[in-house]
Amino acid sequence: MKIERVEFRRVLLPYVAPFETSGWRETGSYAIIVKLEAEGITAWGESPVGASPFYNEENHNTARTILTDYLTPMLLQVDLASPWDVTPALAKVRGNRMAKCALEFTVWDWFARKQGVSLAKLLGGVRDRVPVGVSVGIQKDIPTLLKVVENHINEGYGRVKLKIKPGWDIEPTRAVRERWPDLLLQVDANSIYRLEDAAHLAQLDAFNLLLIEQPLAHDDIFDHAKLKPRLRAPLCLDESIVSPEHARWAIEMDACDIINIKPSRIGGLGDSVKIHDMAQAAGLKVWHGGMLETGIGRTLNVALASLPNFVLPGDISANSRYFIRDIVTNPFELNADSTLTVLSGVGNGALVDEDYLEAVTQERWEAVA
Ligand code: SMG
Ligand code: MG
Repeated sequence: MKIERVEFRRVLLPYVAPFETSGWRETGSYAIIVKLEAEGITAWGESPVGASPFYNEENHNTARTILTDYLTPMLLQVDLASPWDVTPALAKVRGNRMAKCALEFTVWDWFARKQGVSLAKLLGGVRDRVPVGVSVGIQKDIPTLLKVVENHINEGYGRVKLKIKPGWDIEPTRAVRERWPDLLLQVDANSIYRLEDAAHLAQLDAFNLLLIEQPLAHDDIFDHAKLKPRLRAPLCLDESIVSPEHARWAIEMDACDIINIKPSRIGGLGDSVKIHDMAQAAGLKVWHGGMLETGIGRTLNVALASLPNFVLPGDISANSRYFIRDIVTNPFELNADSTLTVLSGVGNGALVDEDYLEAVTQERWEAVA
C-alpha cells in the first residue's frame, strides 16, 4: 500500500473537568487527528500528544514539526505490506514516539479496513469486553476527592486510580481506602519521587493497593529496581517503558511487577503488542494506560486491551468521563460490570463526527504523495 493523502488536524477538545497530576494541570485535549487515504479506503487515527512536554518530551508543536518535516515524507516513500512496516520505516527518527504513533495507528486502521476485519481481531484480541477503571486527578481537598470517587463508583467504575504527589499521597489514599475497604485501588505518581523517598512510599503498603505506578524518574529503570524490594505493593512502570528494549531491560533488571502499556508512549500498536507478549512470557501482568484520548484513540485502546495479558483494569473510561462532546458519534458506554465492549465492526470502529471535528480544529495541514 502507498499512502496517497494524509490530513492532520490539531484539535482543542475541552474536558468535563480539569485533570491534574503531580506535575501539571490540563483543561482540554490538544490531540492530533489523522485521516489517511489510499486505494479508496479512508482510515482514522490520533496522537494524544499533550499541550506541554510534561508527561514526556513532546507536545503538539514538536509532533507537528516532526510529522511534517520527517515522518510523513519518509512514510510516503514506502510501499507498506503490513502495519508492522511502519515502525521500522520511521526508526531513523529518534524518540518522538507520540508523533510516530499518529501515523502508525492510522495505518493499522487502514489495513483492518482493507482486510475487512476489526482492529481488535487484527491485533490478536481475544476478549469482547475489557475491564476498565477511572483515573482521578489531584483534588483541592480530601472531602472533594471522596465526592469525586463516590460519583465514579456510582457511575459503575469498579477500579479507581488516584494521582499522588508529595503532600497529597498517604492521607488521600488512606481516606479513600477507609471509606471503601474493598475497592480496587491504585496510585500513580508520574515520576515525582526519588529513591530517597522509599520509606515514605512504603507507607502506602498499608492500603492494599493493586499497584504503585511510576514513582521515580520518567527515564529511570535502575532505581526502580532498587525500590521494588522495599515495597510490598506491586510496582508498575509507565513513563520508563517506551520500547520493547526498555521492557526487556526492566524485566531483566527485575525493576517492576507490572507494565502499563500506552501505545502512544511506545510509538505504536506493533511495539505495544511486542511488549504485551514479552511481559506475558516473563510472567508480568500488563494493563492499558490512558492519555485522555478522544473517541478515535479510545477505539484503539479498547481494541489493544482485548489481548490476553491485559489482565488488570485499564485507564479507559467511557467517553463521557472526558469530554463535554466527543468527535465520534458512537461513544463507549460503561457496562454494569465496569467493562467496555470491544467494537466488532471493520477497522477501529470510530464513527467520526466530521462536522464537530471541523468545529474543534485549530490547525489543519496535509501531505499528498
Ligand atoms: O486516559 O483516563 C485517562 C487518564 C489516565 O492517569 C491517566 N494518565 O500517567 O497514567 C498516566 C496519566 C497520564 C495523563 S497525561 C495527561
Ligand atoms: Mg501513569
